[in-house]
Amino acid sequence: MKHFLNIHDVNDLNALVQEALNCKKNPKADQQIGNNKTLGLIFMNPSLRTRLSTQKAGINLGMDVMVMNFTGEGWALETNEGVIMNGDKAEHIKEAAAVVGSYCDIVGLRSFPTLKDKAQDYKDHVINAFMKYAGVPIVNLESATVHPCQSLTDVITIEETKKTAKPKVVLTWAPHPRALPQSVANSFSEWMNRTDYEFVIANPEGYDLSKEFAGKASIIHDPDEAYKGADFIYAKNWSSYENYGQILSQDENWMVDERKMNLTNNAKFMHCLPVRRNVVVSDGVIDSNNSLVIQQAANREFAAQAVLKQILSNG
Ligand code: SN0
Repeated sequence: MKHFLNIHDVNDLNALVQEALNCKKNPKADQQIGNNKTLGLIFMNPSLRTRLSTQKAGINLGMDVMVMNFTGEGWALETNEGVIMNGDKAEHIKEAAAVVGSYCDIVGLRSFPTLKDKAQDYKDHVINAFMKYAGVPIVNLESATVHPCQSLTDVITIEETKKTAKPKVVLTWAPHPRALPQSVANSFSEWMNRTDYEFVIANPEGYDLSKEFAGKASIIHDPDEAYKGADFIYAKNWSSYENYGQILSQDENWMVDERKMNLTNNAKFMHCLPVRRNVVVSDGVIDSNNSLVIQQAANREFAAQAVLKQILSNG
C-alpha cells in the first residue's frame, strides 16, 4: 500500500482485516518495522479516537509520532491556486504540505468538508494537495468525502461479532442539531459494498448519499421496514448531499431507540462516536449489552496499525 486515501487503496480487504486482528492479538510484535521512522498527524478539525488510536498504532510499530492541530495553532492555510494572498491566510498548502512531508515518513491528515461548495468538497482538494506536495505516503484521517480508518474498524468489528456469514447491516441516518459531513456514511457504504453482507441504507427523503458511494445498497425511506431482521444497526447523522450541507429533518422517529431495536434480529448497535445521546441514540440502546461502540473505538488502534504496517512494509 502506498497511500491510504480510500477503499481503492485496498487490494485485499480480508487480508487487511486479518492483519489488524493479528495486531490486536500481539500489538508489539512488529516494533522494529517503524524504527527510526516518523509519523506526523495533522488535524484541521477536532479528534479524540483518531488522534490517540493512530498515535498509539505508530508507537506500537516503534515509530516516533508528532501531532499538530492546525486549527488555532498552525497558520491559516490558503488552499486555492493562483490567489493573491493579501487576506487572512498566511501560508499556502503547497509549502505547508511540503514542509510537513520533509519531517515525516508518513503523514496522517484530517480535513473536514466546508459543506458549502459541493463540487470543491467532493474533489477532496485538501488531502489531494497533501498527496501532491508532501512527497510521502498519506493516511486519510477523515477527509471531505470519506473516513477509511473508521470504515476498516467497522468491518473488523462486524467480522469479530457477526453470527452469520452474511449479516444484514443497516446504515441508518439519525437526527442531529448540526450539519455534519457525509464522510463516515459515504465511507461505511463503499466499504460495505466490498463485502458480501446484505447492506441497506435507511434515511429520510432528501438524504440519499451520492450514488458513487451508495453503490449496490438498498435505499429505504422507512426506518421500521429497514430495521426488520437486521443484525447490525449502524447509526450516523449526515447533512443532505442533494441539498448540499443542509439540515432537512430533525425527525426524532429516526433516533435509534429500544422500540425499533426490537424489530431487529437482536441487532448490535454501532456508531463511530462522538455521539449525541438521546438525539442520535437512546441511553437504553447505547448502554445495552448490544452496543459495540467501545469495541469499535478500541479497534481503531489496530486498524491504523494494519494500515501503517502495510505502508511501512512497502519500503
Ligand atoms: C464528525 C463527522 O464526520 O460527523 C466526526 C465523526 C468521526 N462528527 C462530528 O463532527 C460531530 C460533532 C457534534 O457536534 O456532534
